[in-house]
This record gives sequence, C-alpha cells and structure tokens, in this order.
Amino acid sequence: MAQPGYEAIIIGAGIAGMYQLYRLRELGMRVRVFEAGSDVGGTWYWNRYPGARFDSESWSYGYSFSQELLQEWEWPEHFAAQPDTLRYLNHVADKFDLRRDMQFHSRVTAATWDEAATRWTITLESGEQASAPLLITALGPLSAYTLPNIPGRDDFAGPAFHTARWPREGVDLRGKRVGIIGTGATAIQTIQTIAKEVGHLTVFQRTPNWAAPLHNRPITPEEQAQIKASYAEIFERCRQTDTCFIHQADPRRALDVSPEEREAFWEKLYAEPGFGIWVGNFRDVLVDPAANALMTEWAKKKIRERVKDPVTAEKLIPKNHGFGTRRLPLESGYYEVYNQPNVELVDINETPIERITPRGIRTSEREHEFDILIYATGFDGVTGPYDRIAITGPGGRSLREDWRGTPRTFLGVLAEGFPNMLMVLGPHTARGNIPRNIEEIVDWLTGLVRYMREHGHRRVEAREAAVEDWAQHVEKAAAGLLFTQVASWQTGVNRNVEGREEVRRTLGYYGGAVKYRRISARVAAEGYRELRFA
Ligand code: NA7
Repeated sequence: MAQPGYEAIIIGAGIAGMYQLYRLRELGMRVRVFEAGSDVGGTWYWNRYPGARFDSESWSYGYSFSQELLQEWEWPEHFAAQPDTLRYLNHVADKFDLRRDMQFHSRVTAATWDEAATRWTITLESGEQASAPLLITALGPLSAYTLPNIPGRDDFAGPAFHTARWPREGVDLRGKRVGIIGTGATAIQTIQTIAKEVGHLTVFQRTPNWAAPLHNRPITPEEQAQIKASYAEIFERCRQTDTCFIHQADPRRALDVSPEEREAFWEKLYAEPGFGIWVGNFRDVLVDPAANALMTEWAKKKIRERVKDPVTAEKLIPKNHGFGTRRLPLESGYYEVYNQPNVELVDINETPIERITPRGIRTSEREHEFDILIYATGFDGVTGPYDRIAITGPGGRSLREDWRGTPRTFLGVLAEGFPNMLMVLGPHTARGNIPRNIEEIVDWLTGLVRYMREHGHRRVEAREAAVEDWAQHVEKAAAGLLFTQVASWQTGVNRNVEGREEVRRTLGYYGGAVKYRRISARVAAEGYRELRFA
C-alpha cells in the first residue's frame, strides 16, 4: 500500500515546531517536521556560544501545556544556561516522542503552492521533496544569522565563528588572542564569559548598548518547591503583561514623581533580577523622550561607576539611542571586564575596520592579530528566515518580493496572498517572552485547523480588507514608541544584508500581548470572518 501523504508540513523543530507538532497530533493529523539541524531545539540548538543563557526567568519560559512536565522538570538556575535549555527541549522531545515525525539535516530551500492540487510542496537542500495541504512555518525570528560585510572576511587564517554556529565540541579559548565583533545581547554574554579565560580579548564596537545586571543565581530546593506550587499564578501573571514576562510597566510616570523617588526606584530595579528595569520601568520611560532622557542620564552614571578608565567608560555609553530603545541586554559583570588588563575596546567609529586579514583585523590605526575571531554580528530578524526560502504562492507570487517593502499579514499568522501557509511568530505578532507567544499562536492556529477540518474546508486565505485593517492597526500600535525609531533587528535594519540597510519597518505587533490575544480570540469566536475558506 502506498504511504499516506502528510496532512501538514512544519518547518523548524524549535520551541514552536515541537509544540505545533504536539497539537496537530492531538487532532489525529499526519504531520512531518523538517529541520535543518541534527536535532531539536532551534535557537538553543544553534546558539552554543560561551555564556549563552536566558534573560527571561527560567520558570516563566518553559512550556505550560503539561502539568506533568512542569512538575517533573527542575530548572537549576533562575536564568538557565543554554545547555540546560537544550537538555530541557530534548527531554520534551523524548517525553512526547516527537522525533518520530521529524526529519533532521533537512534544510528547506523552497516551498511552492499548487493551486489545482491545493497543496504546498517543499524542496530540501538535498533535492528531496514533500507535500501537504498545510504548511506551517516555525522558522524562528532569529535564525538567519548574518556575517559582517567586511572586506577580506574569508581571508583570516585561523578559526572564525559566528556565535550562532558555535561548534558543538566547543572551542578552546584558554590563553588565546581573541577578537570579537559586535556588542549586542549575544556579544555581551560571550565577552563577559570568555574574558575569564582568554589570553587577550579585543572587542570591536560599532554601537554601544545599554545593559543592566541579570542577577542570576541557583534555584534553591525551597524555591523549586515554591515555583512548582505556583505555576498557575506564574503563567497567569505572564498572560496579564504586554510582553508575557513577569514584569509589567509601573503605573507611575517618571515625570510625575520626585527625583529622589525616581532614583530610588531605578536603584531598586537595577538590583533586581531580570527585565524589570526595562519593561517594568515607569510607564513613560519607553514612550516619552523627556522621561527616557532622565533614565538615560541615570544609566550613564552606572557605567561610569563600574568602568575605571573614564575614556573607556565614555566609549561604552550609547550616544544615539536612549535607554531601553533597543532590546536591553542583561549582563553579569560585563562592564567590569573592561577593567581587566587583557581586554581592549576598539571603537570602530574612531578607527574603522578596513579589512580582515590572514592574521586578524586591520583598522585605520593598525593591524590587530588574533588566534581566533568571533562574529557576534546578529541576525536578519523576523523576515530574514522567510527570505532564505523561495516561497512561491498562487500565480508564481514570491513572498520575498512581496515583503521587500514591508510584510503584509493578517494577525502575523497568514501572509497576504499565501493560502494555507500558517506562520508561528511571523511578522506582526506580539513578541516578548517567546515561548508564551508561541504557545498562544500555536493554540490559535490549531483551533483554525480544527475548524477547517470540522467544516470540510481545504483552503484558507486572509481577506484583503482584513490584511489592510491589520496593517493599519500594526502601524498605529507602533507609533510613538521610542524603539521603533531606532535602527536594530527589531526594526528590520541589518547593514550586512543588501536592502536591509537603513529602511526601518514595523516587524512586530506592539499593541501588547493582551490586546493581541483579545483580537485573535475574537476573530476565532466570530467564526473567522476575516478569512476566506474554500
Ligand atoms: P544584535 O543585537 O543585532 O547585535 C549584533 C551586533 O553586531 C551589534 O553590536 C552590531 O552593531 C554588530 N555588528 C553587526 N555587523 C557589524 C559589522 N559589519 N561591523 C561591526 N559591527 C557589526 O544581535 P545579537 O545576536 O547580539 O542579539 C540578537 C537577539 O538575540 C537579541 O536581541 C536577543 O533577543 C537574543 P550595530 O548595532 O549594528 O552597530
């Protein structure tokens, strides 16, 4: 007998793809997951660089769908390190026997819609093909890593790694002369970790970032028991916040309180673990330039206090963006690294990099020689992973071309003009504590798939008017936020990718997760009137 075809194909075996598979199986569907890596884990599979860890509280990050899983898993630290997270995801894959429907070493290079057959066909790098009526993209917003577009990039004679492709077997950095490009969240975790063991470290910085202490520590047995007893409240708390973190903006405005009260609050936040100082700050800090300027001045003091050399301290202070207007890296002793005699900060605005050479990096000032080079140069965020697959819809329509300007979606789950392609964490969805966002979207998509099966629908597409309304709503929600005015992966800027240089785009839904949930729940409750079925 011929093998039955798949009813759905999922691309990606990260947190989203794993959970989507679990849910579709519950509907009794035959599903196949295609994954480029050799195992599950997505972001946590690829990003093995030294010091990689959560900035979200571990106990707010794991899946919430299984009580048994919640009760049996023990996070060792409040902010778990990458090996623990990968161990967790492997445990989930084992527990729910997910791998039997997954195919690894399978990078999808193309997906093509066949209107007559009402099916998507995907093509792998190997040339192998598979098809199914439904295509679910669980690509991850930060899976398309980008190398720096610096002349001579391939000339370096020693080992060179992007942090998102750190070798599985690790890299021996002890006593080595290491150069690192980048000072984003990834670089900060890497730098503060490897500075302890390398012989000499040179950090090439283009844009300094604001960063605040993580305050990680082990979870005590008493806390473990308390956490396990409180999961219902923890996840309810995450449902009530706009970012799905446990932190929510303070109802007061920085401009309404006295300078003493303001500073006391900031000191308190700086001493507390996690993102409180970013998303739990006074509610005007990320929207009102005057409030942001006060916070920014205060944060400068912290850098000056922690970095001994005043010249280095000034270099580490961001000049062109206010506190929290880019994703705030959390750190553990990052600033103190620059007090070490074996660490050097090169501001490449002062001495630009001219090229990468066989021996190292040549700036306008001199050649820096290294044994190892690290590129902590980030990702082509959100749309980048879609651009790297040739996705072709009805009539040869190319998603890459469609999204060259700005993505057009309905709720970030369906791209305009692309039937039966359901996106988990596509552009224009709420993002924050990512697994929380993922669970909600996967549950919503699963509801849609169930509805289609119950009603005998084979095809779903977003109505043009609904896409237009959502586009307007997305832009309105982004207006007035300070961070949408700053270049970063969040606003679609990546100077290493042609066409992504300076054009800022709205890539998320910034009305908050609470509102996103309300809107998407209403759409489902009212019978998906925004969607066209056939
Ligand atoms: P980011 O935050 O995009 O950081 C990338 C860093 O690399 C940033 O400092 C960039 O400077 C720098 N960069 C990139 N290209 C170059 C070139 N060509 N020359 C010099 N410097 C360069 O990525 P991360 O991996 O740190 O973090 C991504 C997300 O992962 C993060 O937000 C968390 O949510 C987890 P720039 O700022 O562009 O001047």
